[in-house]
Amino acid sequence: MIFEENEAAQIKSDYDRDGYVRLPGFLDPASLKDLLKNLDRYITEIVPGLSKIDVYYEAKDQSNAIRQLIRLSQHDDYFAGMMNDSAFTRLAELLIGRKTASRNMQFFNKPAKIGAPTPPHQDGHYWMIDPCEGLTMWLALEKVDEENGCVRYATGSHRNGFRPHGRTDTLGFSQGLTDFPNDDDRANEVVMRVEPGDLLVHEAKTVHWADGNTSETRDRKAMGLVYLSDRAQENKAAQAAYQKKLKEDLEVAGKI
Ligand SMILES: O=C(O)CCC(=O)C(=O)O
Repeated sequence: MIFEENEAAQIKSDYDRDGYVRLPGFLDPASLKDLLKNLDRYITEIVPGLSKIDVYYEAKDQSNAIRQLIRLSQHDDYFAGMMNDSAFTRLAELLIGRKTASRNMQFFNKPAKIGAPTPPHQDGHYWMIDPCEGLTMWLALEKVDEENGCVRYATGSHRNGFRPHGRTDTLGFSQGLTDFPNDDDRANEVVMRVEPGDLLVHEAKTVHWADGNTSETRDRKAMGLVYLSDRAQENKAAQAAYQKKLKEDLEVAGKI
């Protein structure tokens, strides 16, 4: 176990109460350096061979401004190890309370000046799973604050079930809440300022969003790790149909 027993119990109870937890310095500086080195390698060596559904650019013609990388752990051994057998895996088991079936690792960037906002949403709505048992980890790779688009949560929103979502124009976040913000969202908003190596974890139904990046110089880079409980059944047919339609729509819109 990565935490002492008492500490682990506190983390789990905070997470269950709030729908998220913040773990400062979860990744130590040496491991963070190693991760950044592997990310550079991935971008140089793997990204050129990826299909366009696994790499999104902020603007289609700006090949230097990567917005999102998808399924890293399926394309590379370093990221597979990080996803499948690591302190992140153990933490997911602690918070979900069961073994996990890993699902997806992503890289999220909001490039300086042009990084678009993240629409308010609940991750479980995208996943199409039953029972809805899963979480997302969000690992800061650099300092993130209001200026470069930090994550915001509505505390306790995971306890109120799913809210209505509709299509958005945001590449990589195609679904957003249609009833946002409600009074609870406004009253319970928390702003997650983070330092490199800090980890945020949110539950499948926790409402979250982020502003765009208004900084002239600072990107906003993070990793996202999604873990599902081992008994969560994915509706593969519905997922495939949605992904097919989404890809067609993005191609028609000239976004990929
Ligand atoms: O990086 C962001 O702005 C949001 C990421 C997100 O929505 C998620 O990890 O579920």
